[in-house]
Amino acid sequence: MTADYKPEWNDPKNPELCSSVVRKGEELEVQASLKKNSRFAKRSALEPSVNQLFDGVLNGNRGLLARAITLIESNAEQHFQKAQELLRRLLPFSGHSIRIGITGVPGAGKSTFIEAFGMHLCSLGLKVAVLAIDPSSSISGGSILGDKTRMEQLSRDPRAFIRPSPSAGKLGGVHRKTRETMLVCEAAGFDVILIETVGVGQSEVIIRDMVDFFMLLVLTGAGDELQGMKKGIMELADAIIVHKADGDNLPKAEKTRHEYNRILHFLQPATKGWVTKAHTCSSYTKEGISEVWNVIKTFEAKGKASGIFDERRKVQSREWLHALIADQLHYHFYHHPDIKNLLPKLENEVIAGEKTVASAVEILFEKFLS
Ligand SMILES: Nc1nc2c(ncn2[C@@H]2O[C@H](COP(=O)(O)OP(=O)(O)O)[C@@H](O)[C@H]2O)c(=O)[nH]1
Ligand SMILES: [Mg+2]
Repeated sequence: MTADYKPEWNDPKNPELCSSVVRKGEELEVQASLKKNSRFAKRSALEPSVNQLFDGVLNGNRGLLARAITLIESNAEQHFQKAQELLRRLLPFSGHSIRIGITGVPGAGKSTFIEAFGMHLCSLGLKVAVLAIDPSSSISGGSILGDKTRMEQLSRDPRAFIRPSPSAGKLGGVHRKTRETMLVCEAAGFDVILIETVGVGQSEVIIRDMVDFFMLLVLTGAGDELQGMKKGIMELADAIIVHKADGDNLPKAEKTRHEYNRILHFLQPATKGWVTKAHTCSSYTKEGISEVWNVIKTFEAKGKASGIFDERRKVQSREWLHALIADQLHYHFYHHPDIKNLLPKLENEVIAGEKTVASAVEILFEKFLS
């Protein structure tokens, strides 16, 4: 223990003037606790509490909404519980928007369309949230930047909120995060959620499972396009939009629309009771943009009257539950210490033909479940 001492600001000629003494140990403790507190203060400034986020999202505070989404997107384990707590509380306030998925090959004009379409919705007084999932963005790194400049007008509109894609992580992939982000945006009072996804892989199927209305943007030059177009993706769509129907392209767009309608006639409709049709539109001239919104409004009204709209959302919730279970199983399986040890060895044995795949799986699951 260090001895107590009179502080140096005490008058040396008149030491009894000041009665206080400084006790060394305590001084250090006070400093340490001050330090701790200031670090705590800094951290809490960086990371708002669930209460703050909850209030902020419900009040439509953009900054706190963005932070709530960042929390959901976080791959850090300590954020998972906090994010789930926030979602649990926000869930009752979600569900009141119309959820629209937009897909198409790169270059189809999805981002430009969302800007034009989003501006139209804002002009009607609607609040629009845009979530962009772009599997290529993690590789090229450039496309988000491209989209930002493309959606420049929309991003400046106070009624709009644009959020680029989250990256996949260990606590659930893109679909969990996108879905949860969508719910948070709904709780924040957005009327329309637009989700952009590149139609080149699995992502369009995942997005189809979380939206009410799904549209496919296509280009003219249908000859080749239609040949290469997978029937599967056309069967997911509630509308096919022949985009860039402007200038010299206009007659071709009209022709393409007819061709799509002819083919759609032979396909399964994506939504019971709804006939998927092809439409033309241009994000440059804005021709056809308001018609697309009318189609969606009709779709919503019809689906709500028949019950199909709500039925789909129920099915989607159930599917979501199963998707999350699969996510969790996947995560826990591959992070199990025994599995991590055993897997490389079994992989080699399977590759060398010393073990069958099925028997390797059996061994792994015996370990995992024991
Ligand atoms: N002529 C025409 N070009 C368009 C239209 N919309 C987008 N584009 C162009 O198509 C290209 C791709 O657009 P983008 O929105 O990035 O497509 P995305 O990859 O599907 O998001 C860009 O060069 C746009 O300028 C349109 O309505 N008409
Ligand atoms: Mg884009």
